Amino acid sequence: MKKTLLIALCFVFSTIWLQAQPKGLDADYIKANYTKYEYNVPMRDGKKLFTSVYVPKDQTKKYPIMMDRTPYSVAPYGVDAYKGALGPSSLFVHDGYIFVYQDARGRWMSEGIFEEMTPEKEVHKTKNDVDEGTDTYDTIDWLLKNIKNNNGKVGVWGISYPGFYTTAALLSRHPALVAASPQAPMADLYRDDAFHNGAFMLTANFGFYPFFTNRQDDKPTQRRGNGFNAGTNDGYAFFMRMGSVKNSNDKYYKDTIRLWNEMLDHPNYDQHWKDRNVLYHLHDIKTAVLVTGGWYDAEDLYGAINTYKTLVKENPKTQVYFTMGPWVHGGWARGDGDHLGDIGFGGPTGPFYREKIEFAFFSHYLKGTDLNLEPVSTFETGVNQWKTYKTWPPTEAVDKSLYLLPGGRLSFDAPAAGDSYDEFVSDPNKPVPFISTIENDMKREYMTADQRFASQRPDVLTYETDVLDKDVTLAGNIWANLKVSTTGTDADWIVKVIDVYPDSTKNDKFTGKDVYLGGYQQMVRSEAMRGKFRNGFDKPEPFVPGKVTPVNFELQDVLHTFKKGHRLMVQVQSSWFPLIDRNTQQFQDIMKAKDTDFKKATHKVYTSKDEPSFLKVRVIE
Ligand code: PG9
Repeated sequence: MKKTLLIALCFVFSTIWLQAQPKGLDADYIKANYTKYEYNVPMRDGKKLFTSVYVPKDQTKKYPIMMDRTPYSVAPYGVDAYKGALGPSSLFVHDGYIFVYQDARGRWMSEGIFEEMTPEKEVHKTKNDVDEGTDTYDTIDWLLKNIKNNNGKVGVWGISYPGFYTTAALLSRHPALVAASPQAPMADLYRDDAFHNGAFMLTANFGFYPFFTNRQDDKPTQRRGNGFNAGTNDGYAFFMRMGSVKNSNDKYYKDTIRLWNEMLDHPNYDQHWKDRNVLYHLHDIKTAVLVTGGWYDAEDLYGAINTYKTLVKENPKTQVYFTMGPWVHGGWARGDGDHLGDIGFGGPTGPFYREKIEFAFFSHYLKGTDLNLEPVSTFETGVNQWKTYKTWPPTEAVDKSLYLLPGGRLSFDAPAAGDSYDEFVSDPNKPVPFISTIENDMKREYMTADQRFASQRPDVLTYETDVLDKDVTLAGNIWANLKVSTTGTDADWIVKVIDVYPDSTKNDKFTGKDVYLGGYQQMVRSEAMRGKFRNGFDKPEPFVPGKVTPVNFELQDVLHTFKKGHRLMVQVQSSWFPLIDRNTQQFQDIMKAKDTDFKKATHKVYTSKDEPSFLKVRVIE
């Protein structure tokens, strides 16, 4: 008995010890070649930010600093507990850098109060006028003075929320900050993770914000937040049973999650969101920047594209690079990046980016190595090839209109005559699913998934071209210009741009079980618009029942070639559940709606000469 117990205890303790050791590509190398330190770095207002520093053991050289500021913890804590990976990729670990990880103000072990996407102050009159720019400035100053063997140059990088902190780091305008790479950065939550043109991103946010409850005060903690367990994998059924978004507190959160309530309390683009839009502040930037994003990023596609566009527009003399690959949110940071769901990309895309673009960029600005990089490196989906340009969108792209025509046709030719329209009954109590499989989260593969499940529904309008007799390449953003009417006083409009494969297309190694690439309707780009915001996200207006009304909105940029033999397809629908919340289809604050407020309505999309609906696209001939 004793022997058995001893063996059992050894097993338990060895398991605990092993679990405490870092897992990751370079765990052993890091432990052998880096020394970890932990500091509470003082900010100008006296608050201290918890900062982990990993320094190369070889102190015969000087090293640049690579810093990542995050709300998601710099764990593991303790100078004997090492991360299993450091820096944007393994290339940095083996090349030798000083790596700095910092808990953002108000998160985990740092002091202060956390603010969602900390509003930038622009003017800093007193030491208490702090924001992410000043926190970054104070941190860089402290590091340069206190970390031995630094070469006086600092790089910052981060993905998603850390991507926002990287963009905000630019606002420090610290002279030592010579290179930054905001990757899938949140820029404007009203267009990134929280809302899409006023439609609330329900499933993604509902499960996310409970993780922030580990800390809702100014007391540093290592306690982890708990996610929400819906008790089912069927998100569609769960959120239908939940009913109105208001019920999320009545039934589950009981007003305990501040950041969740900030979403519900601000459904319009009001000062709350304007204060948090970092794009308004991207001026007088001297740091070289590499903005990275994924064409299939379901979270911060807007942020990547518009951080790049704003930086270039506001800082014409600054070196700004832009990379967009066929990736999901953060998909470039690890793995091959050779497919997404059923869709292959012709080979690995991640390793090329990590070595020839990301590592080359930072090594040049931080260590003075050569850099042979065009300003824009983009992966052209559809034909699966990298393309470089001087600017984005490419100047060779020309505007063309793609018209929705009677009989479900789609054409670059305008409607000839007539008073045609298509109509459908939109029932918020039977919304169109955003994906055909049973999911309890925002399954990221929705961004390229087969849309035949939707086009078979009577409440989804489908328009498609004839079989293409030549390749058609779209490069840049897409504007939906719809003419619509509804019997209600509000309505959501979802537009999807789809690549329809020839029926003869053969499956390949990425094709999922019971999936057929023949006739596949691959989503290329999609977006929602809550119709009451058609004249401004800060000024919702009702529809007049039955009145033909223009609804125009932007779909984010693409670089996609619809190959000869394929068809272009556009789908239009008025629900996308539970990706976005349901519209009651009555002019009201939907966040406060009762379950009985959700009403059917009949919607029309006009396809006539006088009331044309079309997509403005940018085509490279
Ligand atoms: N961009 C992601 C997110 C931020 C805030 C709310 C919801 C999602 C992320 O940082 O993972």
